[in-house]
Amino acid sequence: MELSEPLGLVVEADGRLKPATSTVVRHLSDMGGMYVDAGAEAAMIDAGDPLVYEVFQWDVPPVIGELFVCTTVLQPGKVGSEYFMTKGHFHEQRDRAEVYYGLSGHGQVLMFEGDRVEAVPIGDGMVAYVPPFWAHRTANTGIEPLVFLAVYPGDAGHDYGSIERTGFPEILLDTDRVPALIRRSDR
Ligand code: S6P
Ligand code: ZN
Repeated sequence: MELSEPLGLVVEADGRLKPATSTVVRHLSDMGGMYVDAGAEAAMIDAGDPLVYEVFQWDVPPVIGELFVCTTVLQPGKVGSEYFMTKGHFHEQRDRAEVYYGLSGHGQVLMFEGDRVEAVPIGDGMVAYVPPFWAHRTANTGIEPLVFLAVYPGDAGHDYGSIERTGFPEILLDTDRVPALIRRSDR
């Protein structure tokens, strides 16, 4: 397989990566029951199905040695009191790590491994490191879009099914305007 050529990329003011070779657009209805308040979720989908996030990616050959580069633009908002978030995934190759670099907005990267959950802040100039074996998703706790750049190994792959089946053990809720991680079993 041919490897990538040298290339320069630009992150535009709205967070779009240029050039991008693939784009993901997720509305609330694309997230199928991931928010804990099913009633609020259904009402928001009925009322117009808001855009939750977009990913702009520069694709590379999916092999060891290459690095995918992408930006995520995650809108502000809540479903009930749960902040807008990404679906979340493990890497299919579980031992592949990832780096997030925050460009604008305010949020937290939620990670879990086994029964441990950690939240790392992300925003302008902040770096979050996702270690091997940790599932990860990002929540926007601010009032403007959260934009971050991610770099991850070409052979990492994505496993969404595990999160779709079990969710994260903890969720990030707005408690009187303060983000708090709440164990799902405690609700
Ligand atoms: C890819 C990386 C991010 C996410 C993006 C959307 O490994 O972690 O680019 O893909 O933030 O999240 P998700 O969970 O829908 O892929
Ligand atoms: Zn990832």
